[in-house]
Amino acid sequence: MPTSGNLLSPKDLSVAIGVSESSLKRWTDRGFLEVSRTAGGHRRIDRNEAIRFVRSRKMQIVRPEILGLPESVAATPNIDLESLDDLDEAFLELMRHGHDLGARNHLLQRFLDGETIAALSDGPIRRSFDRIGELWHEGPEGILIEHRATEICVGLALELSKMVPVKDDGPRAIGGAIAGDGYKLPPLLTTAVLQEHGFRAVNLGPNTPIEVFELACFTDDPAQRPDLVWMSVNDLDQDDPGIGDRFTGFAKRCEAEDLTLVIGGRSVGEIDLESTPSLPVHRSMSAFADFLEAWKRRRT
Ligand code: B12
Repeated sequence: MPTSGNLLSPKDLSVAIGVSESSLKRWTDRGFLEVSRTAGGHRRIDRNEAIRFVRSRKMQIVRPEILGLPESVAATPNIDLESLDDLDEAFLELMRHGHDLGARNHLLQRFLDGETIAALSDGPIRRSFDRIGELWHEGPEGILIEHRATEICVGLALELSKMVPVKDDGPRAIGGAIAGDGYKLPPLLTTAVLQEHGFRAVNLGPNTPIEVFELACFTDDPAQRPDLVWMSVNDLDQDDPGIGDRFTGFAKRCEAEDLTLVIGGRSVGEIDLESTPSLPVHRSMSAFADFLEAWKRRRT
């Protein structure tokens, strides 16, 4: 068991990755790994920092449970994954069967192997939902698979965002899904991608009225003001004729107050963007991730 909560001793981590404690201490002394010190001067390593280190060096983990990770990717009984050489197909099969643990292990293993959250979102997650999304036409069983898979991925998205270190001094981002858009996964994945890129990200969740975005963004308290606001648009409330004008008003105010607004999702094309031609619009998490890196470079 790890030393306490999210903090590991050099011994814990050395056992987890199967190296000697002295090698590990040497690496910390050389600055390969960030450590804090206890009152008594002993080194402690944050779990997320340990995961970052393991990923960056593509190290084997021999005792994953010490890092709070699932025991093995092999825990997938009753599904023949061996015959599938496409990793995304394997993930789809796990999701189709509602194999919660298997899907979790599969995705976390790929994350540890170095795939980014953005790539996992655009790859296995999106691809499996493109297929699962066709099943509801077939009746209750398809709907069962769709609902179950959504909940599995909601849990996974939360877990992935806990795997990336949170930077106390990172830029602030806030966002959510526009009113009428009840999709849960895109805001969760957007938040995880922002965290992966060093942002302090707040998710307002699905179905967020534009007035709520305004309240969150244009607060008088400078410490609460975000540096970037994002809106997920995967469905639009067709019964609300004023939504287009309210969106344009919000976008213009962001521009006037020098607050970066980004929108993304499958229904962005339904929004009239003529009067806000320079608004960044993204249809994938990888494009969004590239944008975030360029945005950070511009600010420094
Ligand atoms: C799960 C699901 C549901 C669930 C939602 C549960 C929940 N609360 O989240 C439920 C069952 C409620 C549902 C309902 C319906 N759904 Co539905 N649903 C889906 C499904 C299978 C997955 C959606 C999802 O989460 N995808 C995972 C995300 C990660 O992928 P993505 O949406 O493609 O997003 C990617 C990009 O667009 C981008 N992105 C997305 N958002 C953002 C935001 C930002 C800021 C950025 C940068 C990028 C970005 O990055 C993502 C990763 O690459 C999709 C199928 C599909 N292909 O996605 C259908 C789908 C969206 N649904 C569809 C339909 C028709 C419906 C219903 C109308 C069905 C019905 N007759 O009842 C209802 C109505 C919904 C409503 N208006 O309330 C259609 C939409 C068709 C269309 N108009 O294009 C789809 C495409 C299924 C299909 N093939 O027919 N649905």
